[in-house]
Amino acid sequence: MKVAAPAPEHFTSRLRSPAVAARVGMWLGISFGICFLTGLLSHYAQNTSQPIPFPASPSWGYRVTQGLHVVTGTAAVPLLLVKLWTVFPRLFERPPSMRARQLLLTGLERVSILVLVASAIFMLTSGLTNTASWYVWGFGFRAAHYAVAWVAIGALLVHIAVKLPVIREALLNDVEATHSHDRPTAVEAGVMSRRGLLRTTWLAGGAAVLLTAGASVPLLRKVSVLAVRSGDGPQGIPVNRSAKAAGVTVTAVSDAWRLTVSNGDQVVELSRPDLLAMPQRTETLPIACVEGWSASGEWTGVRLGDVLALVGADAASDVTISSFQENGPYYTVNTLQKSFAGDDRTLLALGLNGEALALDHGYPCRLVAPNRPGVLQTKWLGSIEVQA
Ligand SMILES: Nc1nc2c(c(=O)[nH]1)N[C@H]1C(S)=C(S)[C@@H](COP(=O)(O)O)O[C@H]1N2
Ligand SMILES: [Mo]
Repeated sequence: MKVAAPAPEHFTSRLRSPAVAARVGMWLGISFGICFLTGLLSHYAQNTSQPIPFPASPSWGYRVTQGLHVVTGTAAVPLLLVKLWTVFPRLFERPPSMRARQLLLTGLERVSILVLVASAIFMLTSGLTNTASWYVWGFGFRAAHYAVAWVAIGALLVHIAVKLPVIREALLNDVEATHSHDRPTAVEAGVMSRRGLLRTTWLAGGAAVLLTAGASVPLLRKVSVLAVRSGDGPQGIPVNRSAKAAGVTVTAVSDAWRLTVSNGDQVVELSRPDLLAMPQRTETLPIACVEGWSASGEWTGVRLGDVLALVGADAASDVTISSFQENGPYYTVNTLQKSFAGDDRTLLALGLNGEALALDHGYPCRLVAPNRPGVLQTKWLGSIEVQA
C-alpha cells in the first residue's frame, strides 16, 4: 500500500488561517523584537571592551532588561507552537507552474522561512536550556545564541516584508471572516472558533510568563512553580554555583587568604581583617543572572575606589578582577570597566543582609557592582589589577 504524502487540501480546519497566523505572528514578532534588543544589550554588557561605556545606573536596569529577555522568550514558546501549527499545511504546497523568475522568488521565500523556523527553534531551545542551567551544548552558549539571533532577526524581517500585504489584510479584517488568502479547502469549523484559539494562545503565553517570571519578580514567586530559581538560598539570595561546586571551600576559609591589589609595581595584600578595618559601606544592589533570575541584597563592604587608592590608582581605570577559583573556565577572570570601577556603589562585599557573606555567596570577599550582569559579579576574589 502506498501512503500518500500529506497535501494542503487534507488540512480542512478554518483555524489554520492567515487570520490566526497574522495575529499570533504579530505578538510573536513583538516578543522576538524585545528578546533581540534586550539580548543585544546583555551581550554588550559582557563585552570586555565597550566603546560606549555600559552605564552603572540605574542599578536595577540589567535586572529589568534581562528579566524581560527571559520572560518574552518564554512567552514566545507557545506563540511559536501555535504559529507553526496554523501554517503547517503550507509546508506541503507544491509551487504551481510558474515562470523562472517567479519560481526563483518563491524558492527564496521558502528558504527564508526554513531559516526563520530553524533559527527561531534554536533560539528558544538554547535559551530555555540555559535558563534551566542545563548546558548540553557542545559549543559556547553565548557566541552561538548571539550569532543565530542575527540570522533569526534577519529572516524575520524578510518574512514580514514578504508577507506584509497578507498581514495587513488579515489584521484589518475580522478574525472570523474568511477572505481571499484562506486556503480554498480550509472551510470546516475547527474544534473551537478562531477567537477561541487566539484566547487560548494568549492564555498559554500568559501562563508561561506567570509560571516563570517569579524568578525575577518577588511578588510572583509564590505563583511561579516552574521558576528555575525559587528565591531561596543562603541569606535570601539564590546561588548560581556553590562553593563546593567551585572547589573553593578550603582556600576560602584559610587564614592565609589575601586579596592582592596591584597597580603596576605597587602591590598590597589585604586579609579579611584588613578589609574589615577599612571604612564600611552598605549598598542595596541586585544580583541579576543572565539566566533570568534576580534578587536584591543589602551588601556591606569596602568601596572598590578606597582599595584602588591604596595602590595609587585613579578610580577611573579599567581593572581586572580575578577569583581564586581554579576550575573555571567561565567567569573567574573578567574586566571591570571604569564606568563601574569609578562608581561609589561598587563594593568588595564582605557581608550580605546583615551577616558575614555566606561561603556560597563568595566568602571571604566578592565583587558587587550596580547594573552588572550576574556572571560578572565575581565571587571568592583573589586579585584586583589595574589595567595599564
Ligand atoms: N568565582 C565565581 N564567581 C561567580 C560565579 C562563579 O561560578 N564563580 N558565578 C557567577 C554567576 S553566573 C552569578 S549569577 C552570580 C551569582 O551570585 P550568587 O551565587 O551569590 O547569587 O555569581 C557570579 N560569580
Ligand atoms: Mo549567572
